[in-house]
Amino acid sequence: MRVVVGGAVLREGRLLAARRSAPAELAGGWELPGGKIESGEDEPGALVRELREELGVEVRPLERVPGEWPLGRGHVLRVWTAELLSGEPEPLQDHDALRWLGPDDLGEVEWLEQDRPAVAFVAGMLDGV
Ligand code: 9L3
Ligand code: MG
Repeated sequence: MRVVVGGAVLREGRLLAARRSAPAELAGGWELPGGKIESGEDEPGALVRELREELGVEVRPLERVPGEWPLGRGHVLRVWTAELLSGEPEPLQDHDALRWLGPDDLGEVEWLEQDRPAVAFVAGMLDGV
């Protein structure tokens, strides 16, 4: 099983959502940005690298969202909450739009099916961050 780690980046009561531009079958869907763990990495380390590459930011992973969700082809999605340490996210790679969503806005974007349970869990945390 290969792990894909997604980041629930939280700031001032809002969650960062990223719209995928690739691959074609996922383009237009919104996700918690991240990607596959590479050999030798742990989950937080992979998330830090992925968000640096994809968004140009430095983050600190905080905690695992309970659960994991199958992605098909031997991959599983795990999600960590994270805080921004520096930089302003930009869609540098694999995304063409970003949004910071508050608790009332989370339903405004078409989340990838696989990300929905984690988004629902994190929704309950937004009042506290
Ligand atoms: N995926 C699903 N939800 C996410 C992420 C980061 C990734 N929050 C799926 C999309 C791809 C696979 O995992 O099929 C690998 O992701 P990536 O490395 O292309 O970002
Ligand atoms: Mg990715």
